Amino acid sequence: MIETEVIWHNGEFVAWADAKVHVLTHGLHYGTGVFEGIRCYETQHGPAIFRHLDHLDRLERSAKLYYMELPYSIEQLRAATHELVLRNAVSSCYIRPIAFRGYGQMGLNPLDAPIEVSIALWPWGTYLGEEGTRNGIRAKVSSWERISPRSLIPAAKASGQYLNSVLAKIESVKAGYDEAILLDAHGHICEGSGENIYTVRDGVIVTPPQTASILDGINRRSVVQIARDLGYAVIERDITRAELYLADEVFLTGTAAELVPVREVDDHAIGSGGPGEITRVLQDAFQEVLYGRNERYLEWLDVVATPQPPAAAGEAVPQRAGA
Ligand code: PPE
Repeated sequence: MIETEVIWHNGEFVAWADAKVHVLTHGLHYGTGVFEGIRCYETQHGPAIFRHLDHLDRLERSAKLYYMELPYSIEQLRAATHELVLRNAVSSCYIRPIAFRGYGQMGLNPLDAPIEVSIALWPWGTYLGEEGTRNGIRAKVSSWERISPRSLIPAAKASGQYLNSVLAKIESVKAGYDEAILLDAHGHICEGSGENIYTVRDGVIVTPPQTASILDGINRRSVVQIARDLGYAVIERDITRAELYLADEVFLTGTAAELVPVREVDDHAIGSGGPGEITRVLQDAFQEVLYGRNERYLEWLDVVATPQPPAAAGEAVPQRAGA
């Protein structure tokens, strides 16, 4: 990975190499941590963190679900992240905040273990490869079932839960595919190992609902809104495996992946076997939004620095992430 200068750890900026934990850290043994994946983009308004407050809100909700009280407020975490972007002088990067049960208590009752929080960031290119982003990826339906709400909390972004995604990812890569698609206990489509999923059939976009065992992706919400604003019908409902194979188009969204076309699922070519038309339109539109080139969605950008001269009257300069 590409290292940067400093990492924010428990309220202090420490050198990258010094951001360490004890081997008896609770979260290391039991996965008792919650995290976020956020991206910052170089925009004409300065470095801008996409939907920053939405990500920090989700971090706080994930923590609450695991009975963790964050020792820092969302505003403190936001300010720390801004300073981190400036100190590391990287404006296009992936940001990884994590809150975890630290050192001091072993055993399954974590309530007395302290909560540590750190934020790191580094430049991270295309998650599923340049080629995949351009021409589409090959996915495999996993033999591993997505975690269910009867055993864990699909809506939480918690460290231990990712063992499920890791198994699915390893299986798909070893079998020669780019990504895994996980089903739930009923055989319905949930999502990729680290992305939400969508099908397009006869011009209608379909994606599993929030009540499916999915992570309620922030890019999912964004892309659904952008698609609707562009006039496409978006339906949230369960999707079967056959519908996936017979779709005209399939694509994925996530912070790391952004918007990636799927060109094959289980060796079935999707549509014409390349990125579909609507996928292309949404991919381009989404890029415009992420890079602050679409005025309509500027409220989604949390601009880090304001190195520009004062804006002319009437010019929109986003200051913080909106709803
Ligand atoms: N589902 C899962 C399971 C998931 O991990 C992600 C994000 C999403 C959906 C999309 O959510 P959002 O980023 O809010 O649109 N996956 C993160 C972790 C990737 C990793 O390898 O680590 C990410 O994209 O940051």
